Amino acid sequence: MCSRRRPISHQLHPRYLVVVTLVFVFFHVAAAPETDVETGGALIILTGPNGERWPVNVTLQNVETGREQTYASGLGRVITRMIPVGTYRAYIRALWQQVWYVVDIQEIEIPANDVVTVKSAFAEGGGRIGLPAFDTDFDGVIDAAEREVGTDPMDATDIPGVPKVEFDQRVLKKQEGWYRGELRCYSTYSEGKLRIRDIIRRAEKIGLDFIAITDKRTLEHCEDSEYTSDTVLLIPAFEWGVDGHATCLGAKTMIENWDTNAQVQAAVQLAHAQGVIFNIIDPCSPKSPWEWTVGGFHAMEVWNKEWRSEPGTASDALRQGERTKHIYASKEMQTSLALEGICKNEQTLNFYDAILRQKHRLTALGGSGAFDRLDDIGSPITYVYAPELSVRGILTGIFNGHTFVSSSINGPRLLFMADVEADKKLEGIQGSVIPIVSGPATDGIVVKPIKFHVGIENLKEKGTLKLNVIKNGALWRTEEVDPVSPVYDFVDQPPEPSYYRIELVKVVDDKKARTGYGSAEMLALTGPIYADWVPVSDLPPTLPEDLIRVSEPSGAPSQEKKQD
Ligand SMILES: [Ca+2]
Ligand SMILES: [Ca+2]
Repeated sequence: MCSRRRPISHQLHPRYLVVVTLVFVFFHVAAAPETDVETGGALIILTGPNGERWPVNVTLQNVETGREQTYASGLGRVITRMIPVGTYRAYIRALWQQVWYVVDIQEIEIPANDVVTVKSAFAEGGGRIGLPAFDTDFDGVIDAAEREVGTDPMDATDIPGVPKVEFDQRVLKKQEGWYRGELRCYSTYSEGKLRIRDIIRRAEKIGLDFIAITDKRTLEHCEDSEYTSDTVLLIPAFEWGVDGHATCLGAKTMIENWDTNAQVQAAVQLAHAQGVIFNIIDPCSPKSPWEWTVGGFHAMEVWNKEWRSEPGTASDALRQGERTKHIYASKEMQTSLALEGICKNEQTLNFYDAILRQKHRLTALGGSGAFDRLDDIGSPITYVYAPELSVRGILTGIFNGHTFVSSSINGPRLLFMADVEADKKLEGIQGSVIPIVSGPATDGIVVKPIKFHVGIENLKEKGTLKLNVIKNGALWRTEEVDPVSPVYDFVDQPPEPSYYRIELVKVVDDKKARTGYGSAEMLALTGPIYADWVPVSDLPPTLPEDLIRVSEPSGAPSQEKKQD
C-alpha cells in the first residue's frame, strides 16, 4: 500500500493527522467498463478536533472529466471496486448532528493497482461549539476549507466544486404591477417530454410574463441554447427532493440534502442564505407526500393541475419512501391526509392552513407540473405583485406573499386589500402584515376595525359562485357572488393576531359531481393578509394606484389584446 497525497495548497498541520476513521472508497465506472482501464483505490482517514473517530463521506470529482461520485462512510471495508487512474478532487465531509459539512478538500492521484492513503483532519467544532458555527454562510463547507481553495466563506452561492448559474439579469418591464406566470413544468432535461423551445414558445403565445422550468435535480436546462426569450422572464429553478418535493425558485446553485429532517432543514437554510425561494410542491401527492417536519420554507404550491382532477391521497401513502421509513410525518400532514371525500388540492389547503395557524407566513403559489402536454402550461396560473418584471422582482413579490392563483390565463383575478382603521386608505394586500390598532376606551382598550375589500375581475363563470373568507384556518364568511358587481367588503376587529385569505369557488352541480373529486371547483384563491401586533409606526404606505384599481393588472394584458 503506497501513500501518495498532494494537498491543494498546503500541508495540514501534523497534529490533525491522527488516524481514526477509515473509509475505503470505491468507484462505479459510469461508462461501459473497459477491461484495459487501469484502476486503483483510496483510503480516506478523517480525525475530529480531539483526535476522535469521525463519520466521513467523500465526493471524488475527476479533475479532467468533472464526473463525480459520493461514497458513504464505512469502517475498514474491503475494497470491492476500483477507481480509474487519474487526478481527483476529494471533498471530505464530517457528519455533525446528521448533516454533512465539507471540512477538507484535497487533490489526490489514484495510482494504478494500488491504494492511495489520504489523511485528513479538522480542528473546528470541538468542545461545546458545533461545526455549523464554522460555516458562516450556511453552504455546507466550513470557512477554513473555503479559504484554502479560494471560495468566499461569506457567500452562500460560492461553494467549492458546485457550479453557479449565471441568470439573465435583464428587467423586461420596469413598472410595478401584477405579473402572471407558470411556476412548475418539466422539460426533456428530466422526466418531461416537452422541449425547452416549445415550452418557451407556448408561454410567449399565451401571454405569460414569467415561467420557471423546474427539471428534477438539475439546472442543465438553464444552459440550453434555446433557453432564452425577449418577452417571457425565465426564472432559473429546479425540483429538489426525495420523499417530499420542493422547487428552488431563482436558483443560484444546486441544493441537495434530503436524507433526514436535519438535512432538509439545512437545505432550506441554504436557500435562505442564497436568496432562493424554497417552495414545497404538491405536498399531498399520492406518490411522495411531504413527510419532513422542518420549518422556515417560503412558499407552498397549494394548487396543482385542475382543482378537482385528483382524488385525496390516503394516509397510507406516508412512510413509503426510501428515506422516510424511519421518520413520522407531521401531525398536520397526517390530519390532512385523513380527510376523505375531497380532492388532493383541498387536502393541501388544509395542510397550508395548519402551518399558517402556527404563525408561519407562507406564500400561496400554483403550478401545473406540465410535463407532456403544452396545453397544461399556465393552468393554474400564479399572479405576483412585483416591483418590476425581473427575476429579482418576481422573487421579491413571492417572498412578500403578494400572490393569487387562478384557474387559467382566462380565469378570474382576485384582488384582496386591507384598510387599517377603516379610514378609506388602503394599506395592505395579500402577504402584507398590517397592524392591529387599539385605542383607549372607557372600560379598557378597544381594537379598531380593519376594513377588507375583495374585487373580482374577468369573471366569466356561470352558476353558483361563492366567495369564502378563511380566517385563521376556518371558514369565517361565505357570500354568494353577484356577477354584476363582484366587489365585497367586510370588517373585523381581531383581538389577537389573525390571518385572512380568500377563495372564489363554484358549487359543483349534480351533473358534474362525478367528473372530479370534492364538491367545489376553485376558481381563484389568494394568500393571507396578516393582522398582527406590529407598531403602528410601521403602517405601510398607502397602496399605489396600480394596485388598488379594480381593473386590468398593469403587468397582465388581457387575452383580447394579445397577438395570436
Ligand atoms: Ca461556508
Ligand atoms: Ca461560500
